Amino acid sequence: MKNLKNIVLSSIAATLLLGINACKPKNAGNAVSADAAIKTYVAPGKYDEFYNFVSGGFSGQMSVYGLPSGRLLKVMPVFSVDPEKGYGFSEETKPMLNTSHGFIPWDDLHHVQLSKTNGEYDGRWVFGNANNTPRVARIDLKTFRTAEIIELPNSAGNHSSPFITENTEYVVAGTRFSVPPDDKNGDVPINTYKQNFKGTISFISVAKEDGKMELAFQIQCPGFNFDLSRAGKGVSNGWFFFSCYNTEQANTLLEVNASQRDKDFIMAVNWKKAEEYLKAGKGRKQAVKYAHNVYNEKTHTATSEIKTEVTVLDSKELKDMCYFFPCPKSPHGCDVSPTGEYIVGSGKLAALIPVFSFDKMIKAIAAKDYIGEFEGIPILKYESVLYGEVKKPGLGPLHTEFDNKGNAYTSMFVSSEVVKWNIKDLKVLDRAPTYYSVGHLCVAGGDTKTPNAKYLVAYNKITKDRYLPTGPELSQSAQLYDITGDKMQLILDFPTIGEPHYAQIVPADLIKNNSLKFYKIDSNENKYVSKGESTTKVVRDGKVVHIYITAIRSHFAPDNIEGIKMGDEVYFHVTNLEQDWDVPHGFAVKGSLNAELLIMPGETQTLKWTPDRVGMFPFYCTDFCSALHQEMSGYVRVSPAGSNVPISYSLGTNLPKDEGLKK
Ligand code: RUQ
Ligand code: CUA
Repeated sequence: MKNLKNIVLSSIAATLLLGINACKPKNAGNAVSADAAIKTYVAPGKYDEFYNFVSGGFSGQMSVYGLPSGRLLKVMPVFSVDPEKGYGFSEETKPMLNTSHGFIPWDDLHHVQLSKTNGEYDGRWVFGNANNTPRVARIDLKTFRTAEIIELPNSAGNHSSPFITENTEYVVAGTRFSVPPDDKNGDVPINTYKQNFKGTISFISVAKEDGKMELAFQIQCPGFNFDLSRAGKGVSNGWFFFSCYNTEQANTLLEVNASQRDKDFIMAVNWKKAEEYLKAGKGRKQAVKYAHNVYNEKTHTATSEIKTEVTVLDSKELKDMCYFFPCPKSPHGCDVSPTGEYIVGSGKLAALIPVFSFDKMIKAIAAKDYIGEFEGIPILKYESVLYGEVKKPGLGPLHTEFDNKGNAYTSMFVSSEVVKWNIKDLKVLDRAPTYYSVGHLCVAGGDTKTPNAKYLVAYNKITKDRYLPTGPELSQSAQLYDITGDKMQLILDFPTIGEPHYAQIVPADLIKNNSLKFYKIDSNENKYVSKGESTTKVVRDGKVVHIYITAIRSHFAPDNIEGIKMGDEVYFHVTNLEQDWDVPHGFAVKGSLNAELLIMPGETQTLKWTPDRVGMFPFYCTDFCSALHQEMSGYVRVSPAGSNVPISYSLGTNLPKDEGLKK
C-alpha cells in the first residue's frame, strides 16, 4: 500500500516537474518590451557595459557574454578539453585535467563565483565547480584562462560549490552525494547508507596576493544531499548556509523516497568557530588522495601534484559549529540578502518561500531553542528562525537574487516565471514569464552587498519554439530583463553554450583594463622556449625528437624538417615570437591524433606527435594571422625506421640544387 501511495505521489511530482506545457505562458511573442531594440543595441565598435560569466553545465566550460547585447565573447575551457585552444591536448595543459583517477577530459560545471573584497566583486578571479569528479577551478581574469584546479576528497557530486566568503578567504564546496569517507571501506551494501555514508563540506583557502588555493579543512556531516550554499555577509559574515535535501537518507528512488518529509534542513555553519577548532588541533588527519593542478604563467606549463592528507572536523563531536533549521520542502537555492540578514530557502516542492532571519537564528541558538538533534547537530525550531513566508509565489522556486531597492527575484521552474517580491513585507510585486522553465537567474551584482539593479538574466532549461529548429536538441537560452522600473521587462533572448546554470554579471570597467595583452617573451621560462629564430633546433634523443620551432608572421622556423623516423615520438615546441595583442598563431600537423595548438604571443606550447606512416606531413598555422597566413606552413619528412636520413632542418635555404647554383 505504502509503495502504491509512493508511486502515485511520484507521478504527481513528475507531472508537476514536467508539466511545462500546462504552465506555458500565453502571448509569448507579445511579452517583449517595445523599446527592447534600443535597450540592447550596442553599436558596432562599442563595448558592452557588463561581462556575464555563464556556467556551461555539461560542456564543462564557462562562457563570457557581453551585456546588454548578449554577444558571446569567449568560451573558457575549464574542466573539459577544448581542441579549439589545445586545452587538455598540449603537453603544457594536460596536467590541468589530472585527478586521483587519472586524466579526465570532461566535467559538468554548474556554478560560477567572482572573487570578492568586502562583499563586492573585485574582478580578479572567477571560480567554477566540477560536479561529477569533485573539483574547484580558479580562472584568472587577466588572461581568461584556468589557472588552478583542486580536487576534493571525501566528496561526490560537488554541487553546492564553489561559494565564497565576502573577502574570498574561502571557497566552500559541499557534496551533493554522500558517500563512505575515502579512508573507509566503500565496498558496503548500498542500503547501509544511514550507517556508512557521510556528507562533507570542504573549505578551500585562497591566498590574498595570487589566489593560490589549498584544501584548508573539511567538515564531516550527516549523510544528506547538500544542494546549494551561500556565505553569510555583513551581519552574517562568518557563517555559511547550505540547503540539504534527502534528509530522509534514502538510497533508492529518491524522487519518491527523498520527498517524504515536509521539511528538510538548511545547515548553518559557523566557519570562524571551525577555524578555532582547527587551530586548537581538534581536527583529525585523514589519509586521502587528491590532485592539485597549477598553471605557471612563467613556464606556460601546468604541474599536477597528488596530495595525501586532509584535516577533518567532525560535526558530531565539535559543538557550536553546525546547526540545522527546517526548510520546506526539498530546498534547492539558499540565498543571502545584501545585508546578510535574510536567508531565502527555495523548496522545489514547496508552495511558499520561507525567509529566515539571521538575527533570530542567533537568538534561537543562544536560547537553545531546539526541537531535537540529528547526529549531534542541534535542530532549531522553524518558527524561531523564520522571518516570514512569501505566500503563493508560484510553483517550483529554485533560486533568488537581490536588487539594491530591497527586492528579491526568485526563479520558478514549474510555473516558468521570475517573481519579484519585497524582502520587508514579503509581498509579491511583479511576475514575468520565462521561455521556458527557468533554472538559475542572476541580477548584476545580485549576490554582493550592493547589487547593481539594472539587468536580470534568466537561464532557461527549455527553449522549444524560441529559435530556429536545430534537430532533436535545441539550444538552451538566456533571457535579459530590464529591472530598473516597477515591472520587469523582457528585452532580449540569446542562446548559450552547453546548459547554463548559475552566472554572474559584473561591470566591464572592473575587468577590461586589466586584461593581459601578450606574454613577454623575455620572461618566458618554458623549458623548450626558443627566444628567437637563431635558437631553433631539432634534437634527437634516442627515439624522442624535440623540435624547437618559432612562429611569427608569416612563417615557422624551421619549416623543412627531415630525418624523423617511424617509431619516433616527436614533440613540436612552438614559441610564438609576436609581442603584440591579438596575434596568436595556430599549429596543426596532418594525421596527428591530437588537437591543434593555439599559441598566444610570447608563449610556448607543445604538441606531441607519433607519426604512423612513412611519407610527407605538412604542418600549418590555423589562425588567420596576416595576408600571407596561407604561406605559413612547412613539411616534416618521415622515413622508415632503419633509414639513414640524417636530422636536418632549415628555413629558406633548402632550395632545389640548380636554383641554388643560380643565386
Ligand atoms: S542548479 S537550476 Cu545545478 Cu545550481 Cu539550480
Ligand atoms: Cu600564423 Cu596564420
